[in-house]
Amino acid sequence: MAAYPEVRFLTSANKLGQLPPDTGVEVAVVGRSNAGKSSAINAVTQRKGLARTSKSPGATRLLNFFELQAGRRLVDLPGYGFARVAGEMRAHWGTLLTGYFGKRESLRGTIVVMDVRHPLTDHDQDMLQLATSRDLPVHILLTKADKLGRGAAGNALQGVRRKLPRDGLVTVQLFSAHSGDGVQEARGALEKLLDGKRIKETPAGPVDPAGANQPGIGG
Ligand SMILES: Nc1nc2c(ncn2[C@@H]2O[C@H](COP(=O)(O)OP(=O)(O)OP(=O)(O)O)[C@@H](O)[C@H]2O)c(=O)[nH]1
Ligand SMILES: [Mg+2]
Repeated sequence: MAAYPEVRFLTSANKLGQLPPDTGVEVAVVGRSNAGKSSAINAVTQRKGLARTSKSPGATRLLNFFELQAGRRLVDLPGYGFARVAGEMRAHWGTLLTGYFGKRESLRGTIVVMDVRHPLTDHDQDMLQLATSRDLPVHILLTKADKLGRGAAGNALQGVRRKLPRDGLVTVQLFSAHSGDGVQEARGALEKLLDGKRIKETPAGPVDPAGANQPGIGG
């Protein structure tokens, strides 16, 4: 059975005044332009065309609200770090994001989407800071994992994990909207965030005592 049989697009907002009523619970999805946010939303909700995906960065320009079930929402936020967008437009996004993260009562946590091949950019760090500013949990999806071999993806995961704060507020996993790897784990994380729970760290891919996850093997 579908995970979210009633999922639907709710509304878009280009200003704080246009946000839907601040009741119930919601989880925000953020990440650099083209990182794969919309694809991740579609994979997790099992609805191909729900969030619009695009080969050209900056496709998502509004805050797009999706209702998973009554009172439970997912928000696709505009990509950040999109160099080709004029300064004024970028300032507008900055104000929108700061206002959203600062004041949204129903916000329970954030999913930060990063391309596994170049995670934790300066922009990503800014976003992590913004998303954790009210001590709300963050779950990172290292997406497009299908672009790397298993060994390299595992190394990327460990590399990111080592750089995260040790308090457990920020967790991380590998993900691929294309292969489906990590989709179920991501859905579990989303549910925990919506329920106001922290996400317990799950082991990095195949942690195999026989050493199957050693660099150069299985990659
Ligand atoms: N190989 C691979 N490509 C992916 C994956 N996820 C997304 N892509 C591709 O990456 C591009 C951008 O994906 P989107 O989901 O539109 O990215 P976005 O973060 O929503 O982009 P903006 O809305 O522009 O900020 C598209 O061409 C996708 O097909 C993945 O898991 N693997
Ligand atoms: Mg998008």
